[in-house]
Amino acid sequence: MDGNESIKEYGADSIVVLDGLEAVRKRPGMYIGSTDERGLHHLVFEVVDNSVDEAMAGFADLITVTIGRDGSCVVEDDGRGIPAGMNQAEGKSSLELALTELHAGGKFDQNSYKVSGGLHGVGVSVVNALSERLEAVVHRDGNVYRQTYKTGIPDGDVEVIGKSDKTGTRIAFLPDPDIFETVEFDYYVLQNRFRNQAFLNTNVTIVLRDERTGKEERFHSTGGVSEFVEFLNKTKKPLHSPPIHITGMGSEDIEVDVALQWTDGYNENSISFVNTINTVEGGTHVAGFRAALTKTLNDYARERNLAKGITFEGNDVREGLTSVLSLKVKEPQFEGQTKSKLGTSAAQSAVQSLMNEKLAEYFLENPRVAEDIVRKCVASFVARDAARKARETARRKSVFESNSLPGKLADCTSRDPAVSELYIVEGDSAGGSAKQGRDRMFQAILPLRGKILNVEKVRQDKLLDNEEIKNLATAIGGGIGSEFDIEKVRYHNIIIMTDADVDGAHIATLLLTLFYRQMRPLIDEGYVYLAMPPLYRVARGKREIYAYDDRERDAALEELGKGAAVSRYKGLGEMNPQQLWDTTMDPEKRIMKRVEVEDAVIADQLFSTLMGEEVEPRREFIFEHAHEVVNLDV
Ligand code: 0RA
Repeated sequence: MDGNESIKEYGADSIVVLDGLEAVRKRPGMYIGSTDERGLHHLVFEVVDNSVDEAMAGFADLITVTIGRDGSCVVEDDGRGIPAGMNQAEGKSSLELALTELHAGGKFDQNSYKVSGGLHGVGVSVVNALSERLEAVVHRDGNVYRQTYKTGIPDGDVEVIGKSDKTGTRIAFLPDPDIFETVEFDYYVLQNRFRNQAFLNTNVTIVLRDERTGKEERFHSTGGVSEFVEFLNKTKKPLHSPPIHITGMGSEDIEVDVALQWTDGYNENSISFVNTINTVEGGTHVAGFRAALTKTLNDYARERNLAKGITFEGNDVREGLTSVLSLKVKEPQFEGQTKSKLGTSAAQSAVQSLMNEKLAEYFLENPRVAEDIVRKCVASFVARDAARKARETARRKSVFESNSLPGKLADCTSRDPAVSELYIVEGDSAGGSAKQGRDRMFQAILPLRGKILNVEKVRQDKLLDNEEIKNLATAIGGGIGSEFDIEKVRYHNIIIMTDADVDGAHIATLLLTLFYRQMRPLIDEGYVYLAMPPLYRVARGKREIYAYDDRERDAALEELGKGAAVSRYKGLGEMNPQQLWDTTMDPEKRIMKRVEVEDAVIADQLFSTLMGEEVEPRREFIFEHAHEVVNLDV
């Protein structure tokens, strides 16, 4: 076949296909949201979602995801297998169509609750277009079919490469580094998503394997949303056990599954999902959930005379509440900045009416639990009311409106928040070195003595009684909690500098908890960083190299040659001011990690499960999850 003939044969069709996939490569953001780390992980979610759909439809129960050392991702399931026979109308294998035609996937089964809308459900062809290489292998109809692609373009036809008595699909892909800013998968982002998916679909097992580290986990839940809530409350004290579980059809097309458990804490931990998509921005279903909760608790308290004329507000009934709300909706409408807000208006009344009915029923059957919850709501109301009155009498003469900065703060000269940096330093001695080593033009130092209060443990109005927290809040300048004002923040770069040991990691976690719970916009705006002091100093004669991990240490040893000596830094205090500046504070050389809260669930797990006893996973989580930046653009 010469060139001309091949154009004739494949002509029109393949041009259309190329157009589609080229559009994806030209504007990847339109299909997967972004080309940063989030977009990269979308590729995996997209492929796995298809397998989860197959499991939800009852045809698959095991999904295995493997991250390879070469940066590849392999997703395997034991479903029916993507159809691979010849599609007569198109004159091509259905497998090729599914992998190369935009939107060819996902539209097969009109009656199931597909993960559609939002950024999910765009189809495996999008993943294919954005992969340097992809291989699809299907076991079906007694055969093993295979096709490979480069940037979405088939290397050849679908081939039968063997016989099989199984069914299933295996997609192996290598994200294209020409498209993505980073092609390194983050274990914890995947772990979080698959754990959620397992809680939200009880008939599936997802195995996550990371060949880079040898780590492997299996996610499977028989208890569903109720078990999910217990997981989130692992380190908290529940007021009642088990969680309250409400499930049913909220309307003809809307399946509602919700679990609630109050704890003795002061924060709310409510998360919601629609077709397993985490609706971080909330939406109609969350509005229905909240309305039902407030109404049912007010009704119950009034009928039993438990609240003496008090009417609870939403904040009162949700204090200490952990809940998971999961909806299965046909063709949901998503809105919002990240398409993670449910717009479907029928969802509000569906959730609200089901919850009104079932929660009231539960309270009738479990009066002891109901009374404990009402007591908690009353306590919350009273505290909030007292704080409000105190504020009014004091005419809001709060600490933030006085100009007195904490005495321990060595402020910088600059008054421009955009360039100003606040180093929060563990210990007075490291604080002293940092004060001497800094560039006082734009770097301020606030030493912290010991551990700050765990903000999970006290109500907002009591936080400022704590000296360290007051110092932090005053130095940062934006206030705290519901009154936090990002416009008043005095530094747009807030750098946590702690020792690289367990205590240091704990202090960093406590600080992140404070920021996440009480100064959330700092995290959302990307103002918070972790300083990364070196772990080693490798020296020979006058030459010295600072190494930030074991690999760098070994490279430095090699570079400096025989006779080079390694010393391990145990704490910041071991460095003199000049060394601290050179290694950790000089914007030209330092390494910092920006703290990003990917989504509410990851954050909550960071701050709830990590507050527990397991210190090592906590340290690992914080340092691995934070994103690396070498220089700040100041
Ligand atoms: C459409 C139809 C059928 C299976 C699938 C799609 C399918 C897609 C994926 C993607 C990953 N794993 C998958 N497993 C199945 C089967 C239709 C039939 O057999 O009748």
